[in-house]
Parts: sequence; C-alpha cells; structure tokens
Amino acid sequence: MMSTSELDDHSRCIIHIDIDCFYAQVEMNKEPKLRSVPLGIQQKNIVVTSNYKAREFGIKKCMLIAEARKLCPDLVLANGEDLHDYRQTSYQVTNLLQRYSALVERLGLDENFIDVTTLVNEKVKQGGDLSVVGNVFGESSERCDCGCTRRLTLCTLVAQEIRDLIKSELNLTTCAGVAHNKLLAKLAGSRHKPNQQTVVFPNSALELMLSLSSLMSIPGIGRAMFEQLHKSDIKTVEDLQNTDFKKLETVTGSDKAHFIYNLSYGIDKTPVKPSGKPQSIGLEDACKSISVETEVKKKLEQLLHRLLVLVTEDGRVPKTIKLTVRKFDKDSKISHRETRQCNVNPSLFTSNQPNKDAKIMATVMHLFSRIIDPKKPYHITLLGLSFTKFQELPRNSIASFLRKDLEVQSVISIENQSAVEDASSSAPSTSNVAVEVESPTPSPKKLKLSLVSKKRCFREYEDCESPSKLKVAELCLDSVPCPPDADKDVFKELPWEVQKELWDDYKRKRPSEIFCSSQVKKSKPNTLLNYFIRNN
Ligand code: TTP
Ligand code: MG
Repeated sequence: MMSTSELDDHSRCIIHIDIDCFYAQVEMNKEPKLRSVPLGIQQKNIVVTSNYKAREFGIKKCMLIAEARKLCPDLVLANGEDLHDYRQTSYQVTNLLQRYSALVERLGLDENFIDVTTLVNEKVKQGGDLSVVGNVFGESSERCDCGCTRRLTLCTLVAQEIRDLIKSELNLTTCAGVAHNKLLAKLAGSRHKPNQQTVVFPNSALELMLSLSSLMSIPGIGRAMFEQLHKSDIKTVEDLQNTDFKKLETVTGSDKAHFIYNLSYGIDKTPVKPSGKPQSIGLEDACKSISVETEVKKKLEQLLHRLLVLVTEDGRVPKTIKLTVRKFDKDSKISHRETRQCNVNPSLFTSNQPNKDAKIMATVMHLFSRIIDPKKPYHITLLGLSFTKFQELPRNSIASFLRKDLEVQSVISIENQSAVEDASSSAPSTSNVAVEVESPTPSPKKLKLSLVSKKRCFREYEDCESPSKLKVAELCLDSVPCPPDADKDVFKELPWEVQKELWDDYKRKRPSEIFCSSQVKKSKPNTLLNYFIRNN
C-alpha cells in the first residue's frame, strides 16, 4: 500500500461548504413558523429534502410523500418545484465566499469548494499558537511535517469564520470539510452534520477512504463506472486500491484508471475551478401527456415567463433560445427528447419592449413546429426552454470602438446614479449592456463607469446623425420582407433565420401573389455600403 504523503502534495488548503437541508432552510427563512414543525419539500410526489426535525422521524431525501406521511403524519409540506428562490440564495452564498478567494467552484446549488491557500499562507506568516476549530477526522495523532498541519489548522479557523458569515448574513447553517484536496474536504464535511465542520489531516486520508461503505461514496465515481468496476469484481475501496493497475486500465481506460486509483488513496489533484455564470439558463417541466397545441402553448408561456425572470436576474443578454420536447411513442413505449434552437433578437432583452413575451413565444412556437407535426397525433411528456448563449461584445468591432469612445467622454458628467439607471433601462443599444454584465464582480468604480456609458450611449444614439454614431444593433445586412398575413410587430422581432423561413414558406405557398402584389416589393439589401452612401 502506498503512503499518501510520499506521493501527494499537501500545499493547498481547500474548504468544502454544504448548506444544511438547503431547500428547507430557504423555506424556513421565508416563513419562520416552519422552523418549529417537521417540514418536507415536495416536488411532484416526492420529498426531495426535509428539515432536521422531520429527519428525526426517519424521513429521507427522495422518499415518496405517502411513505413520509406514514412516518410522520404531522409532516408539513412546502412546494419546492419553483427553484427561483433556491437559485438566488445559492448565488448569494457563492458571492459571499468570493470575498475569501477568487477560487470558488460551485457544485450543484448548495455546495461550493473554496481554495483559501493564499489567505492561509498569509496567516501562517503571522505565527502564534493554534488549535483546531471543530471536529478532526481519524484516530491517528501522527502529523506530517511539511507544514500542512499548521496550514490546515489555520484553515479550520477560516472555515469557521466563513460559516459564521453565511449564518449572520444569510441566516443559513452549513457544514464544512477542510483538507488539502477537494475529495477529502468533501468527504470530511459530511462526517458531522448539521452545522458542524471537520478537518482531515493527510495522515488520516487512507483511514477516511477505507471507511467508505461503497465505491459510489467516492465523488468522481458515478453509477456507470461503479457498475463497470462491480462487473470486474472491484467492489470496495480496498479492492480498488489492491487491483492490478494493468487490469484496471483494461476496465476503465488509462486516464480514468489513474484518476480513480488515486482517489481510492485519497489523492485528488484537480484544482478548484472558479465557476463563471452558468452557460445556459433553463427550465423544464415534466407532464403526464400533452397532445393539443393550446396546452403546449400555455405550458411554454408559463416556462418562458419564469425563465425571463431568471434571465433578468442573471443580467446577461441571451442570444439563443432552445426548446426541448420529450415525446412518448405509444407503439414502441419509448420516450425521447428532441431539441431545436435559434437566435433571438437581443434588443428584446435590453429595452422595455411591449409584448416581449408574445414576441419570444412566436419564435418558441416556430421551433415547436419544427419538432412536432401538429397534423399528426402526439404525446408530449416534458417541455423545456433555455437560453443557451449570451451576448459578448466582439473585440475590435464598431461597437467596441464606440463604447471606448463613449466611456472616455462620459466619466465627467455623473451626478445621480439612479437617474443613470433609469435612462439605461430604455437604452436601445444592446452591446453596451452586455459589456457591463459580463464582468462577474465589477468593482463599484467599474460598475459606475459602465452605467454611465449606457446613459451616454442612449443620448448619442438618439441624436444620431453621422455614421460614426450609427446604432450598432441596426446594422442589419439583409432584411426579410414581412408576409402580409403576419403581424408586423411580432415579425420584426423574430430572428433573421425565422423571418427568412416564414417568408420562404409564404413564397412557396403563394408565388403568384408575390409577383403581382404592388405592396410586396422585392427587398433592397440593406448593406453597410448603402448606409454610408445614404448618410453621406
Ligand atoms: P443535498 O445537499 O443532498 O441535501 P440538503 O442540503 O437538503 O441536506 P443536507 O443537510 O443533507 O445537506 O441537496 C441540496 C438540495 O438539492 C436539497 O435541499 C434539495 C435538492 N435535491 C433535489 O432536488 N433532488 C434530490 O434528489 C436531492 C438529493 C436534493
Ligand atoms: Mg446540503
């Protein structure tokens, strides 16, 4: 058996934070009366989590409601299907942790890793006697002499401070694990719950790994890998440690073999990767069966409405919308998902557009018609909507050129920040808004600057006369005529590809009208060149 200290580097200080009974705490903070009762959080017919009072009755995560009620007839249920408040709280916790280190990695909604090595190394220089705060995992009192003992001891103080801050600012209790890598920190944190913290020193890493009842308890080994290993008779952590490495490579492939072999010894070199904003923001809703378009539309309208709230809170400007439909095939009894996506007009999100929902819904329903043929019977068991790409300002574009120019001009003339915000809310430019929200934690100075720049942009664009003050969003290179039977306002807001498809569709159906009608003229391409000619 290897000794971890021979192979492992103990220089890092990692804290894993897990919020106690997360959804239940959010609900109890909204309604403090719930603190004194056994509380379950319901999604469909399942209790996804419960407060610790309810857990005393034996209620477990993902238990059926009926079963939970049998165990605890007085169980109070709160509906947890709308994740809005949980997401919001989750990001508040992450933001708070970012005060301690830039290296904060989110794991789901209620867990975060923080690498506080830099902070701890600063504290190490200060000297003084120290003792561990919280629990220590393991029987061994042997300590490594590379300096990790002092660092991890200091790290327990930092963990306590962080947990106190989360409690005082957000009224949430948490558990923390402290170790020199992510794997051990996560495992240590789950040892004493709720509202406690545990450190594991490197000499106890093996003991911690060998205490795991199943390979599935190792974060990093999922069900598929677990089953693969099981088939090869590798069933326990000890089995994995003692497996001939060549054999393991044939089971899992070389890279994975190295990774999980190291994990079994408590060695995890993966860094804490700072999580940016999510790459997509989406919602899904499973349903029994939907087979008429009015119901589809109603469901999608509800999803879109909630999704727009999330996007507004996120602050970025979406570029692409994606529709997911899960269809159930009655003959084969198989469900499968299909998705379609297309661009959305970013200006819909940056100005106070009337009928914004209706305009986006037109695009959504168009995507729907590309998945489902309404003339044939269908059974939908899930609908999902997400925004999958967000606008970034292209470097060296006319927009970024203008933005720089405007930022420089505008710093001088700020007096009232709230007035600036009002003006910016109706600013027609899309690009400038994207610049502001791309920065995850703008310093107050930066934020002020970008808000000002928005105000200035608005004014400049309003009086725009010269090509240099051209509205960037209007650099439309090839406009598509609106079919006479379509609503012009809605059509205007559709993405170019959708407009084109509608127009082509119209042309296909009624070619003669197009050539005869005096109202529908062949559109003149609106090129950049034309623009400059017109303005000069
Ligand atoms: P967990 O951290 O697993 O659970 P928890 O925070 O409720 O409880 P603990 O004190 O043991 O940490 O999950 C975080 C949240 O995720 C949980 O509050 C509810 C939600 N959740 C689901 O939606 N589905 C699930 O299957 C599980 C396990 C959790
Ligand atoms: Mg939790």
